[in-house]
Amino acid sequence: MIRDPDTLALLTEAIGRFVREQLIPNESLVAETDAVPEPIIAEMKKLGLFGLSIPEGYGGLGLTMEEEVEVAFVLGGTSPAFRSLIGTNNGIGSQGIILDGTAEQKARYLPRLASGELVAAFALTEPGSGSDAASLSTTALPREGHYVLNGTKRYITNAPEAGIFTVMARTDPADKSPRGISAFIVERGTPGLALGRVDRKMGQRGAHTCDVIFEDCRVPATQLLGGREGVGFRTAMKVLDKGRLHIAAVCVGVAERMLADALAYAMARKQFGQPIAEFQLIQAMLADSRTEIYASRSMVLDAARRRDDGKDVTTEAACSKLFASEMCGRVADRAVQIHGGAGYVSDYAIERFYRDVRLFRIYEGTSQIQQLVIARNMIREAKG
Ligand code: COS
Repeated sequence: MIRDPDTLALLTEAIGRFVREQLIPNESLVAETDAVPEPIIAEMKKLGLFGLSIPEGYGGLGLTMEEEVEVAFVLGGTSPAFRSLIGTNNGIGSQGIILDGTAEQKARYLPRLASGELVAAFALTEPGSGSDAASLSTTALPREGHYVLNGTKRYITNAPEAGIFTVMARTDPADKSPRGISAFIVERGTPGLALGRVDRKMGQRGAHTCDVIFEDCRVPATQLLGGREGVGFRTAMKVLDKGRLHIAAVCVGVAERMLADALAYAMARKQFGQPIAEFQLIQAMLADSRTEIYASRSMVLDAARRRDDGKDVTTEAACSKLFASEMCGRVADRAVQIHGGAGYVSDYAIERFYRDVRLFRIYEGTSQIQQLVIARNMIREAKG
C-alpha cells in the first residue's frame, strides 16, 4: 500500500540522490577501511533511514511494507554494507519490539532506534543452532525479579555497534520445544554481556558481526519482551517473515546495480571490432538478468501488498527471498562473466559485489530453509 505517491517519490528521489552522490563514491573507502564514515552515518540519520519502518508515533517514518521495499530497491543500488547499518533498526532488531513489545518497551526504545541514536541487533543464532533455530540452548532463568542469561550467540549483525539486543533464550530448559523459548531486550553494558572479536568475512566489509556472550548476565524481568514467556520463538519467526521480504527487495536493488555496471561495460568494451554488447551471447546474459530481476521485483511488490492487506505472507516472503537471492547470485555471476578478466580484479566494483551478495542466500534463513518453509506450508494448506 502506498499512502501518498508524491511523498514516497520525494523520499525515494532524496535517497536515490544520496546513493548516487555520497554512497557510491565511498564504496571503495568503506571496503578498504571496513567502516562507514561518520558524516555518512549523520546524513543517514537526517534522512530518517534508521526509522523507515518504525511507527510515526515513535519518531519513525512508519512506511508500509510496499513503501519500504520501494526504498530498499533504491538503497540496493550501492554496497550492501550501507544498508546493513540501518537494516537491523528497521528489521530484525526493532520488529520484535514493534510486533510484541509492551507499551513501556516501545516508548523506551523505539524513538532512539528511529533517530539512529541507538542500534538494535537480533540474537537468535548460536554456535550449535543455526537453521534449527528452535534447538537454541541459551538459558534465561528467573531469579529474584531478574532473569539470568547464559549462552553464546553467533554471527550477530551490528553487534559491535548495538545498544540493545533482542535475545532469544530458553526460560524453561526442561521444555526443548519452541514453546520453552522467550525473547528479551538486553542493553549493552549489562554486566555479564560481552562481545567476541569482529568476524572476518568473505565480503560486506563495513558491515560487522560478532559473537555475543552471556555469562550470568542479570536482566530485569521488565526486559522480557511483551512481558510473556514462551512466545519468543513465534516472535522471532514473525520478525523473520518481514525481514526476508526486505532482504528480497535489497537483492532486486543490488542486482539492478550489477546489471547496470555490466551493461555499461559491455557497451564500452570493444572486441572483434565492436562493443561486446552487440554480441548475442552477451545479450543473452543481459536479457536473462533483466527478466529475472523483473520477476523478482514483481514478486516482492505482490508479497509486500499482501502483507499490507493484513494477509499472512510467510510463504510469499520465503518465495521472494528464495527467488530473489538466488537470482542475485546468478546476476552477479553473469556480470563478472561479461566483465571478463576485469571482473576478477578489484578495480571494478563487480568483484566486490560478487562476494557481497553471496550472503543473501544464507542469512535470515538459507535458500534451503525457505524451500522447507514453502513446502511445509503447502502440505499444511492441502491438509486443510
Ligand atoms: N509466524 C508465526 N509463528 C510461526 C511462524 C511464523 N512465520 N513459523 C513458525 N511459527 C510458530 C509455529 O506456529 C509453532 O507454534 P506452536 O508451537 O504454537 O504450534 C512454532 O512457531 C514452531 O514452529 P515450527 O514447528 O515450524 O518450528 P521448527 O523448529 O520445525 O522449524 C524453521 C522452524 C526451520 C522454519 C525455523 O527454525 C527457521 O526459520 N530456521 C531458520 C532460522 C533463520 O532464519 N536463521 C537466520 C538467522 S537470524 S538473521
